[in-house]
Formats: sequence, C-alpha cells, structure tokens
Amino acid sequence: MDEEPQRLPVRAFIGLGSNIGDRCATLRSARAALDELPGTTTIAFSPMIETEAVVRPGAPPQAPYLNAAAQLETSLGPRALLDALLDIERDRGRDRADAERWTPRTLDLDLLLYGEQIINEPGLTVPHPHMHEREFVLAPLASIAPDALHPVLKRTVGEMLESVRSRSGASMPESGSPG
Ligand code: A4P
Ligand code: MG
Repeated sequence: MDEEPQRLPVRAFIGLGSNIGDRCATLRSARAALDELPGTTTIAFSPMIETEAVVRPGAPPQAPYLNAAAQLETSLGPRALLDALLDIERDRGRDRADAERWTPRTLDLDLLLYGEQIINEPGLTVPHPHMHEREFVLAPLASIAPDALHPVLKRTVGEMLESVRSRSGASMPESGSPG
C-alpha cells in the first residue's frame, strides 16, 4: 500500500456481498477487518439482507447473496482504502486471477462513496458507477444512511432507492436478516 499523507477523517461507505460458503461468517469477518484498518472506525453496519442474485442477461442463475453496507470514518485516502478492500477480499478466498466479472464470489467489497468526492482514475471510480441502479446496494445503505448524498446525481440514497423500487415495480425479494 502506498504511503499517503495523514488526512482529516472522511465518511466512506462500503458495499459488501457474498454468495458462496458461510456468507454470514464471511460478512462478519469482513466487518472485523474493516474495523482493524489503520486510521479507520466502523461507525455503522447495516443488517445483512438476502437478495436474489442479479446476473447479466442470459447468464445462468446464481445462488442468492447476502448483502450489507458499512459506514466508516477513515483517514485513509481513497486509493489506500480501495487497496485495503481488495486485500480483505483476497484474504477471504476470492481468487481475482480466476474470477470473471459477475461470477459467484466469496466476498465482494465496493467503495460506494468517499465523502462527497468524485474520483475517475484508472482502477478507481467513486461514487461506484452502478450503486444508484442496484437495490441490493441501496437497500442496506439506506438502512444506515438514507440522507447520504450522491455527489454526481445530487440525490440521496433514500431517493435513489425509491426510484429503483418504483422502476422495478416491486422490491426485490428478501428473506430477512440472518445476522
Ligand atoms: N474499482 C474501481 N472503482 C471501484 C470502486 N469504487 N469499488 C475497480 C470497488 N472496486 C472498484 O472489481 C473490478 C475492479 O474495479 C477492482 O479491481 C477495482 O480496481 P471487481 O469487484 O472485480 O468487479 P466486479 O465487482 O466483478 O464488477 P462489477 O460490475 O462492479 O460487479 P459488482 O458491482 O461488484 O457486482 N447480485 C446481488 N443480489 N448482490 C450482489 O452483491 N454483486 C454482483 C457483482 C453481481 N450481482 C449481485 C451482486
Ligand atoms: Mg466489486
């Protein structure tokens, strides 16, 4: 991880997903790992919700995911934070070299929001480019931060969730909170 200068703490949001193995244990251990990152505190962690896998059109069905969202306060810069997320994914068994996109995964961590910064660099796009269109991201996020603002769309998480739900006509099937 590159050395970065000390920064003032920033409020960042992480999306978590798992659809292989003991999904609940995986998300719990990811939560613990987030809390141990240098200069970082977990302020909130959403309930874990089970969601139907969203797959590319024509792709075979996948096992359902457990999804969650975390709010961090961190003095890591956005690049250092993303690198740390990728390390946590790797430690929990996702072999990125073999993994194709949108395939089942032990653990997927996405950097959704980093304060209200807009970042478009090779390998780092914030806000996460698909967060506003995915109920499996917005539903857990809305349970901890309905008023967080998408700095490009200028809409809150709660507003984006409402739009996604009204567009899909119904909310995505969930089967409660296992943890
Ligand atoms: N990267 C750039 N910006 C970011 C960012 N803000 N957060 C780069 C995370 N990563 C970022 O990531 C590919 C590269 O994107 C990373 O190496 C990083 O440098 P990836 O995780 O391998 O790509 P991906 O996740 O396979 O692609 P994509 O399209 O982002 O997939 P998602 O969004 O992760 O979706 N259905 C349900 N119900 N629940 C889910 O959680 N997840 C997926 C995967 C599909 N269907 C799902 C779920
Ligand atoms: Mg991802």
